[in-house]
Amino acid sequence: MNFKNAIVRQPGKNFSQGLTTANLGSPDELLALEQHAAYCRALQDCGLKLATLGPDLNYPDSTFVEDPAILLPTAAIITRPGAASRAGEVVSMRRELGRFYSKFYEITSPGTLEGGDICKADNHFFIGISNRTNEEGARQLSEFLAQEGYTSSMVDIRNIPGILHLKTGIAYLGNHTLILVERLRDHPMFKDYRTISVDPQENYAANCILINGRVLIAKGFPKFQSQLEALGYNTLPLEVSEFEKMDGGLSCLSLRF
Ligand code: CIR
Repeated sequence: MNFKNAIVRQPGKNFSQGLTTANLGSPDELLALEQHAAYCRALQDCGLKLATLGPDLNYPDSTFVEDPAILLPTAAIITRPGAASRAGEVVSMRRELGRFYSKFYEITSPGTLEGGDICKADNHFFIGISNRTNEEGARQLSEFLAQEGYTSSMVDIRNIPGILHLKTGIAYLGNHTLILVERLRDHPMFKDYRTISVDPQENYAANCILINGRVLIAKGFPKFQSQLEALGYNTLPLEVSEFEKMDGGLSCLSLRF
C-alpha cells in the first residue's frame, strides 16, 4: 500500500519528562529535535506530505503520534491510551484528523488501546495485548476493523520482557513477510508468514517501517541492515537514539496514511 501523508509532532522541551523504562539516560533536547527533523526529511524523501504539529508541553510523550490513532483509508480510529499521562493526547489528534477524515470510531472505557500495539499486515491486523492495550480495547478495535472489512487477531505480549508495544518487537514488510524478535519468532500466530528474525543484540531494530518501497531502520544495527539488504530491501537508516531513550522508535514518530 502506498502512503501519501504523514502526521508528526515535534518533541517539546519537556520530552525527557515522558514515560520510559529504558536505562539509557536522559535524552538531549536539541539532538532529539535534530533527529526528528532528519526523520521528517526522510518521510518527505519517501514521497509523503507532512502535517507537522507543534510541541504540546502538556503531554511530554506526544511526539509519539502513532499511539492516539489508527488510520485506515476509509476511517480513523481514536484510541484510548492506557498510560494515564497520555490519555489527553487524543483531543488534539482528533481535531487534526478532522482535516483528513469524516468517518471516526473511538475506543471507549473500559477499553484501552495504543497505536503501537497495532500491526497492519495487508488486510489483517495483529493487536497486541500489553500493559497499555487491554482485551476490551482490542475487542472494540476488532469490531471496528471488521466493519471496515479487515480481520484481526490478538497477541498477548504481557509476559515478554522489554516489549512495551507489539510493534517494539514486530514489523510487517509486505509480501507476507514479518520482522520478529526472537521471543515472538515461534508464536503460532505468525506461522503462515515468511519471517526475518532479529538478532537479540539488535532487538531495537525490529521497529522499522516500510514506506513506499523503502524501509526506514534505526541506525547502528549493522546485522539487521545487512540482513535486509541481502534480501533486496532498500534501507534508509536513521539515527533515533534520543527517542530510544524514551522507549520510542521509528514507527511511533508518525501516522502514515
Ligand atoms: C511511552 O511510554 O508511552 C512513550 N515514552 C513511548 C511510546 C512509544 N510509542 C510506540 O511504541 N508506539
